[in-house]
Amino acid sequence: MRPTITAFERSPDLGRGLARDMRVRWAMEEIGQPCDVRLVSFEQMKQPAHLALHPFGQIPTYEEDNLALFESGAIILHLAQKHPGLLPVDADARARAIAWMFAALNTMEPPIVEYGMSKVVERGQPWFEARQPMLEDRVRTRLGQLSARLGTADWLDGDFSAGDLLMVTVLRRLPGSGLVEEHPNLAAYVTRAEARPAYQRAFAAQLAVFNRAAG
Ligand code: GTB
Repeated sequence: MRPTITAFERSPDLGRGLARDMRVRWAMEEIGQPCDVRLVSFEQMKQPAHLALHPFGQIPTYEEDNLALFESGAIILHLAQKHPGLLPVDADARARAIAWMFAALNTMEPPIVEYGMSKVVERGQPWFEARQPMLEDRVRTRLGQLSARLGTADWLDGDFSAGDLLMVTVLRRLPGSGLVEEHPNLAAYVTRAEARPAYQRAFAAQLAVFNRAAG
């Protein structure tokens, strides 16, 4: 059976591919697995039918035969373990690529999301300005460390992997901040990943959803 994933009916990212269905779409394209996309509204996400798939009432979800998954990282790990193309065959290299998946989601994403969310939901607070340097510094520290590790390499550990896919989607959560651009190697890393045909196809598919909803 062709897998089905869920995505926003109307994404608040205005077609910029920042919501987490983008990473699943991209992974699907990298492994050459077509999928159906079921679009859901914010209201539908909180209804029992969707909550049965996703306990937190979010997107993305993944359904394939009798398997239903939530959490973008778990979905991508499942795809990467099932299909060639996103994880190395060598066991040690595979373990390192999985470590990069966790690093993207566990070490890089939290400060980046907190920094971005603060600008959306805390702007009116009297302490907003005072808190910004601390949030920005946390992101800067992690970006500096990531940049040092990447160095002049194309990808984080050998060939492109699910670790790079997740890392790039996380770095893309900083649009307009200039923080990634402080490290030319990280900016080039994101550009290199975005040039991959699989990324381009996934981006176009999510943009088409936004354009249809807007038009
Ligand atoms: N840890 C989960 C995962 O990795 O799958 C997190 C899933 C998640 O946060 N889903 C969000 C969601 O469904 C969409 S991606 N939110 C609805 C809700 O919680 O009610 C987060 C997101 C939303 C919007 C933008 N944007 O506008 O730029 C970017 C990212």
